Amino acid sequence: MNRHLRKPIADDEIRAYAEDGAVCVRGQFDREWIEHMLAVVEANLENPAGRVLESGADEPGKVIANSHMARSSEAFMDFVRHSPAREIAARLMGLDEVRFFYDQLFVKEPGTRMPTAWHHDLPFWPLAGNHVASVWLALTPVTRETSGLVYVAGSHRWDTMYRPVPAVPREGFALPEADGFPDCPPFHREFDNPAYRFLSWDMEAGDCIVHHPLAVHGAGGNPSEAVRRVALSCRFFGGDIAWYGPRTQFNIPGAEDADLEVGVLPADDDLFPVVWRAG
Ligand SMILES: O=C(O)CCC(=O)C(=O)O
Repeated sequence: MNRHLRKPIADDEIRAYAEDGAVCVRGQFDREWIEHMLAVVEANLENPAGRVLESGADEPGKVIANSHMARSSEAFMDFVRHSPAREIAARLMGLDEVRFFYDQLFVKEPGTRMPTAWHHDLPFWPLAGNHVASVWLALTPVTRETSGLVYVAGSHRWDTMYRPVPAVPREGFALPEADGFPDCPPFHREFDNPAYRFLSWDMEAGDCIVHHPLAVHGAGGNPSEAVRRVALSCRFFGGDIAWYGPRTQFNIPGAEDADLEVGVLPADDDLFPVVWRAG
């Protein structure tokens, strides 16, 4: 399994990340990583580690959005510490060092109608700043039609924070810190509107999308009859990121007992280990 990049991150990938807020990076994970992580995910679905989140039984198909697996599973932590994901994130953000934030699994079983609602990530998180990148690795092939992510290009520069709404609604999820955030518009109604540019990619297993914390994104259901859509999203930060404190019920296991100072980069090495440094 390759620990290092298979080829340097190209200047046009860095430019696309900066200008669009999302970029598809292809071919950086070897086959062994994909086969291995699919087996790890399979085992996680049988015997979940981390926090489990499943769509309701009354929905056709199923969405699984487990998170924080790496905090209790060596196999997921091995991916975080040794796969090329960390260097991809660092290079796109132009950082010499990145820390692990958290990992999340996104599975959509064949026949799932439930979309991924339009949102961006920062309003969910206890962070402020720009330098947190999510590396969403496709472990199965995916197209826009089978629940591939769609991004509104440039939305990371809108200087807006949309109301954080969890995939499975929970009473009191948004805290008063998120009061006043407007609802994220249903951007699929704007697909023909020339005022917006939408980005989506047909992806092979092993391609990844990297997105900025304010890049607005969403996805449809998975109408495929046979192909499960499996993605692993790992988030890395550094640079200008500062601890803000909770805006929602989202939390990092263990963060409540840590000494995290508002306005300062959360540099707790147990909670947020440095996983990549420029050599
Ligand atoms: O895979 C999905 O449907 C959602 C992914 C997502 O929102 C993320 O990784 O930030």
